[in-house]
Amino acid sequence: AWRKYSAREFTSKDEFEKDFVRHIETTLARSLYNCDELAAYSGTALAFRDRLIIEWNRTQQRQTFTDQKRVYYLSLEFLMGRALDNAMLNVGMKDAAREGLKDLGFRIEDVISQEHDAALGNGGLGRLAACFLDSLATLNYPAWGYGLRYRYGIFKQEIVNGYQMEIPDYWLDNNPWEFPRHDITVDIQFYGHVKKHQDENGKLVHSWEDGEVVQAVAYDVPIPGYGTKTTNNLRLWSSKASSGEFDFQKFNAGDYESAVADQQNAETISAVLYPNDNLERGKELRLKQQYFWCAASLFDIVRRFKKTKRAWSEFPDQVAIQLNDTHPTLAIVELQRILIDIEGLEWDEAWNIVTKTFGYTNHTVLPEALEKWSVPLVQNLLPRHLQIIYDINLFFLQSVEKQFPNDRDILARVSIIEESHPKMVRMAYLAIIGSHKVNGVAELHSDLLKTTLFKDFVDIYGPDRFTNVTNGVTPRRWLHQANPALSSLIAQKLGGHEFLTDLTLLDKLETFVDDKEFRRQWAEIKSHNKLRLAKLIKETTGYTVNPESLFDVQVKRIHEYKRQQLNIFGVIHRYLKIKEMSAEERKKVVPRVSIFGGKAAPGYWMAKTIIHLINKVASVVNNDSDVGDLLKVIFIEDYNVSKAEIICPASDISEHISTAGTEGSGTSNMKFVMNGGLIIGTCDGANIEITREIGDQNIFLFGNLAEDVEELRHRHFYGNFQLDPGLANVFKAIKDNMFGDAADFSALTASIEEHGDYYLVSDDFHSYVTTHEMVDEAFVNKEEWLAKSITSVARMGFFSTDRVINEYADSIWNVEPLAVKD
Ligand code: 26Y
Repeated sequence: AWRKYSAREFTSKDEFEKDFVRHIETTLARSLYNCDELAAYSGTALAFRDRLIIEWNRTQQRQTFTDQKRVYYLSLEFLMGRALDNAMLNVGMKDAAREGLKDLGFRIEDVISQEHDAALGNGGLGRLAACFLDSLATLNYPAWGYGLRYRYGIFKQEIVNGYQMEIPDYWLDNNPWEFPRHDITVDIQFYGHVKKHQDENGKLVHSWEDGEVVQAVAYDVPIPGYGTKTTNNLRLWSSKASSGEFDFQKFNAGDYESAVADQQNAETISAVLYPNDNLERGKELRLKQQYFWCAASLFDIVRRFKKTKRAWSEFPDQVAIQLNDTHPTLAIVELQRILIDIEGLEWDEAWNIVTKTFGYTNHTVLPEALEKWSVPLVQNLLPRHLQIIYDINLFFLQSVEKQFPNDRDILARVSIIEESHPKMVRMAYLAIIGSHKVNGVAELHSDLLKTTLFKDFVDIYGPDRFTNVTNGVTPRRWLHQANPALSSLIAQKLGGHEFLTDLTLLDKLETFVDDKEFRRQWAEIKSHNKLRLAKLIKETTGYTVNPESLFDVQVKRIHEYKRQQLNIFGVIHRYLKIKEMSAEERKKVVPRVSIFGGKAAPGYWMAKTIIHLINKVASVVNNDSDVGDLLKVIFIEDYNVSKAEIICPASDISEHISTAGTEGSGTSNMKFVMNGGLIIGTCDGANIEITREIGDQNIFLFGNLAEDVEELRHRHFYGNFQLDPGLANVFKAIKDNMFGDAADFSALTASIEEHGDYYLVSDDFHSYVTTHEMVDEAFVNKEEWLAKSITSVARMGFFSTDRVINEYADSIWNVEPLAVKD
């Protein structure tokens, strides 16, 4: 009976316009006569939001009703980018909106670009979580994301005199995509102490008493799937002062000022995303964030489970929780605490439930990125959790001792507690011990986990606890949305857009590789996308670039292991060569634009030095009349998801050149190839599988292999270190102050010449430079280049997150999609 009252959805251009006007005039209380682009964005977003909400409610009802196993993806980062275009494409009706907006005097692209990026992440790990949500919804999996609602996302980057400056990113004003749920709150406890006592049956029980309480408030974000009515939920927790008993006591005790200060403190928990990527700092506030978010999410999940009145033993049949790196590892301890301290289960029964519930994904082998928390810190903040961690460790070590009675050293090696000063809790070990599956994110990475970082655990648990799930990206955002022209050309050839939900269908493109007209269209789209990027470069840097040049792109977080320094040294090398050439010789140079983008962690000095050098080289090279169009160097400031959507489709070649064995997977490599760009890369991360899929004639690989790295590093220290002659030339130019004061860059050159060249820049320099020469040669052969480009796209079907999510569902979560009729 209620159905006839339920909200309606617009289904035509005219109805869109009506909804749009209604929102402008009532929801926003504005008049159409002063409706600017920002208001037009809000009106459009609200009209689409109405449609989303209806499907969202229905999806949640359906999931509750069928009561199947659900997946919960716990991630401290969700790098979502903009939502409107995605909503339009997923819900459909973008064309109706385009026409409707045109009637009202707006260009849809301008309206879409009003939206502020939701930048609740640093880089790859956060963007992967966002792509996963898209695929989970598209494939109709009953799945929730859980994260933190940061008031400030990743900082905005400005370049001032060549230096990075960080500007806070306050993004929450007028965000139409979040729904505050003031009725859904959880009280989260910190500090205090543990009391032991006996219950009525004489059983020893622990209670965690006193301390402080902070309230978690839920904010929900709808996640639409593509071509399905499934709309999943992303729940983000915001911290707020609690009105609970503890603070009340403080007020009563007359400690008014400190009670008020506590309240302000409460809100700082969810205030800011930590801007470190792959660098662990051990800050107490970050540990607070982690527990706050884990405890709120666990409470919510347990509350939902308890409504079904099932036995606890069924918990792992109803709930799968995936840990995005070790950041949510406390969730393991929290579930064990809930089960034994609050629900009264026995240890073994509880632990069995816990390990069946959790899966852990590792994203890195870099030692400086592995989380460790000091025991005194955990003791103070989470006293009961520390006890449970020690118990977990005790039972674990007892079983290892039984298994390896003659191995004296293994216990110290695998202990969750590192016996240092202060002692440290090794979160990765805790995550392994508390999960039933551990996965890496590309084949080489997963192999390295098994043979190096987690070797002992393979001996203990056997190889089956460890698996690989190679990363992917969602083709909806990274092909269809970012590159509509290419998506539509492909759809023309394949007879529809089905490839967007079954990316392996791209392989049919190979039959058109030799089709002259098709090649022409393909090339035209690339040119058009390069023009679009050239425009962005002009607007943001003032530099004019020739769109006929070879566009060579490296965009990602700035990190020594990703080796932007190798790239800029290569650029300097190229510049020096051009300077030496005669006018005749210069005619043969293939014009190039070297494009960089990416943020450095604010405290990462070396990364900031690399940015500085890139910008100094840019100002010298770009203003050198000897060089002209032959070489331009561009640093695009504030690289983010929406800039990536313009950059990826516009590259001819992109760089994925990490020291072999250091990059977990990389995902922008996939985005670039999917958009018809070729790549130059090392044998690292997913580059290896990309090569296997597209063929080694379609990729430019160079450099030393992972298996040789250790030996090379050893030789740097114990042999005599010989700088590559080409690189020596580059360093000489830097030291001659060609790019400003050489002292500004001495740390960078010294890290290679004097401090052991840990990232093997010198070892790989020669093959890097010669491989770039091969790139130039290949680029001038336009037809062959096009053939490589088309063939590569045709063979990228494997790298959709749809495949990735199905693998997690089968091999880790054991969940089924929900049948959606309606
Ligand atoms: C501990 C804390 C400081 C920390 C914060 C963020 C540690 C790591 C990170 C982020 C890591 C990250 O983004 N890793 C990337 O994950 C991608 C998705 O799996 C991989 O493609 C990429 O190789 C890896 O570096």
